[in-house]
Amino acid sequence: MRRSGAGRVTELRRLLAEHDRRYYELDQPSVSDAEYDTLMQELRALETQHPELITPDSPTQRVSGIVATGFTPVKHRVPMLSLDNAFSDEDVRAFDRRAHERLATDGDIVYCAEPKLDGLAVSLLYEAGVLTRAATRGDGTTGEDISANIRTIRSVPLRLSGHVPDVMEVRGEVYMPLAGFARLNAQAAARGDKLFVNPRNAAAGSLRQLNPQMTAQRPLAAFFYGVGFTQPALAAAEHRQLLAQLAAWGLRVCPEVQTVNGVDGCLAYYRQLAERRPQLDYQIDGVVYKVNRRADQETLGQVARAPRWAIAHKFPADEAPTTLLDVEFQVGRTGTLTPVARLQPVLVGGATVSNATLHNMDEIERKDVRIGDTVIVRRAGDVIPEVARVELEQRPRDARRVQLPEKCPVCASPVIRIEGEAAARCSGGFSCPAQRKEALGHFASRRALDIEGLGDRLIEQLVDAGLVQTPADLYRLELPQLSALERMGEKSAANVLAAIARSRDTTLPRLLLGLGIPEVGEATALALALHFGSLAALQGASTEQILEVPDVGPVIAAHIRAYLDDTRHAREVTRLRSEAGLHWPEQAPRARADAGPLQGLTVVLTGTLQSMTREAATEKLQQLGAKVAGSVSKKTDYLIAGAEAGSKLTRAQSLNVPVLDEAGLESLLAGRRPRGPDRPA
Ligand code: 9MJ
Repeated sequence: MRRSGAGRVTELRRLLAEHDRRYYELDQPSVSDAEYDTLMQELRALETQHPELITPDSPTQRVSGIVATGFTPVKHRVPMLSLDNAFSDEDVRAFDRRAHERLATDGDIVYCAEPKLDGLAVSLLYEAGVLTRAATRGDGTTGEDISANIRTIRSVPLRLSGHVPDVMEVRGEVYMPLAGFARLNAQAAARGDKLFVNPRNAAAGSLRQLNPQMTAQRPLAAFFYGVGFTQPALAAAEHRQLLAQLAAWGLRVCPEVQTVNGVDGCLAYYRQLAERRPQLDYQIDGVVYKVNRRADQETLGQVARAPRWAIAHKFPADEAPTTLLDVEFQVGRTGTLTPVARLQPVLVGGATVSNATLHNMDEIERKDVRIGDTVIVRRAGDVIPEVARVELEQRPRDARRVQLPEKCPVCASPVIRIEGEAAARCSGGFSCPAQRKEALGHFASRRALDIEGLGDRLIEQLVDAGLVQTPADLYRLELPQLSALERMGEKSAANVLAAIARSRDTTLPRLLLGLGIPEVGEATALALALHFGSLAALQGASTEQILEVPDVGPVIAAHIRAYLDDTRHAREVTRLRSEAGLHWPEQAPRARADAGPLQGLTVVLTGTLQSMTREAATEKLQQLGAKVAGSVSKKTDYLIAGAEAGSKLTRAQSLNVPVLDEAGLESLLAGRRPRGPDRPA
């Protein structure tokens, strides 16, 4: 006899989840669609009778009826990494050599080789085995909450099976299977709607739907290839075992994943997959190799936002010939004029291309590109298509040379080219509307002034309404002006104003980055601030003095000087300080001889520190002149080990690198070099 009520509801959910798994994950359905639908209808009926039994992980709850107004930001507990690219066998061999050196091993490294899916990276949070949140990758640190849309994907389990960690971020790729993509576009064509360019864009557009009912109609699927934060830590010693564990919990893992021996195993895998690529039901743009031993991954660590233990080996780009109809110039954030080719639309690598970048005037001259030419367009993955070369023998008689405009096509300020640099730039700065929105967005971004809530859309509104032209204007905004904007409530307006006010209390590196000086990124901004100590010292510095800053070459120095010499920029900086009230700590300029008490030291941090975060410790050490590295080598002067230090500690001990505890760190930060080696500074 059938159970009724709660027991039957649980049983139905278990059955439906098992059928989903057999269908989507194992590709071995054991019931017909009609039988599946009958079970679902029974569950719906029971839940209608007993609404108190509805839970978020019920399969009836996949599609929410709620239409969102936007996507909330989500901070990943562990950042989502991106991958470095290899474009040739030699690149892969170099990667393998670096891994050998860092791991200090001679034998073949075992790699896990995976197809590189061309979809959208997502992070799914499972708490006690239940899917509680899903987010896009975003900038790797913060993504957007797309839970309602991810829940509609039938191959994503709402509940994991078996013994699972209490908390787990699972990383994977959402994609649109090629068959589903073809069907979707056929339907769109029949309706006379616009077609999707490629499966990746279709998947991205589907995940960005505010109405999950729309997403539910899109044929999306997902494969999973890693984890972020887990509590407790996973036992798997190998990446391949970790994937097997994910699969056992009900998460789809790509069946093409394979372990291979050494770099030759990697390259053999690459060739066989490239050959079978046309038979796959999903788009891939290369292969990913990951060092299989997780302890080795830990030893290798990461640089910037990419792991040293993995690399993406990209397939060669696709190419197609077409006609160059015209060349227009686009103005970017720092005023760079980029020549853009307007093309006779052509299909390249599964996407229709009608615009392609020509990079800069030097490239145009080098490739001898003329309007009217037949050009070869090249496209690799989601990289912007480019004009690879010209078919010279097909050049028509009336082909025209491309002219760099003398005036900015947006604001008519003079266009300048700095000696030794390929790019031509508009000299308008914040006064050029093309640069204004981008420049304001850059000013407000997380690594610069970090004004939360001041996103591209709001900046667009503020500029279009004439409320803001340059950053200093932000600090004059008032509540009624902001809350009168479309889609801006009183509360969010107040939040944005509070965030703007908070940003007054800033640092010199953040300000220097935020100004948007061409070629000055985070590292250069920090180097300038450390070297000069104050804005006034930098403003008063000659080009030669700027050249004394580590890693600043003639082109960057020329940009900095040109920026500071422009009276409009000088006025803006004055307004930011005196009118807008920005303030930051300043120091006397650091003399060259006194480059910090820890100059010449290389330090590595590992484990959990009690007194401060690793980021804070890194910043302080760098300010004192030390170099903070990601992994231990013979060149390391000190390893600072917090609680639960792992393989870095073992490695330091085996290399006789002095290991400091937190008291040792304190000494270092006080400018002393504790019981260390007698190495010349
Ligand atoms: C893709 N796109 O298929 C990773 N990826 O691993 C695979 N991406 C990845 N792995 C670490 N298979 C960061 C990104």
